[in-house]
Amino acid sequence: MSPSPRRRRAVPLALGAAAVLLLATACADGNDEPAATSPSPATSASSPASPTAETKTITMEDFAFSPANPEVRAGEKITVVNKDSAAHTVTATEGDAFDTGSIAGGKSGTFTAPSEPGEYDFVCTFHPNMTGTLIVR
Ligand SMILES: [Cu+2]
Repeated sequence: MSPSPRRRRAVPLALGAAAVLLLATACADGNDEPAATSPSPATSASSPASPTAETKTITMEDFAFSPANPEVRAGEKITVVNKDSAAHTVTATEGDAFDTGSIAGGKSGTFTAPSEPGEYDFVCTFHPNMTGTLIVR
C-alpha cells in the first residue's frame, strides 16, 4: 500500500527521456548546423592482400543453384548471378544468417557468408524446390 519511491521517480524520468527524444528529433530534422568534421586519416584504399582472393559465385539457372553446395570462407562476399528470367533469392533457411533478397532475372546480387564456420542450408523463397547448402570454412 505504501507508494514506492521508485514509481514516483519513474514518471519524471520518462518525461525527461521523451523530451530528450524530441530535442534529438528536432535537431536531426533541422540540421543546418555544420556537422562536426572528423578528419579521418585516409586509410589506404587498397584492400588487404588476401592469398586466394577468388570471388565465389553462385549461379541460378534453370531453377537450380550451381554449385548447390558452395564452399566459402567465413565472412566471404559471395556474388550471386541469376541467369533465369524469373527472380530468385539465396536465403538462409534458419535464422537470418544471410539473404540476398529478390534478384531479378538477368541480374546479380551479393551476400556475405556467416562468420561462423558450419553448414547453412539455403533456399529460394520464391521456389522452395531450389535448395542448397553453404559450407563455411
Ligand atoms: Cu527462385
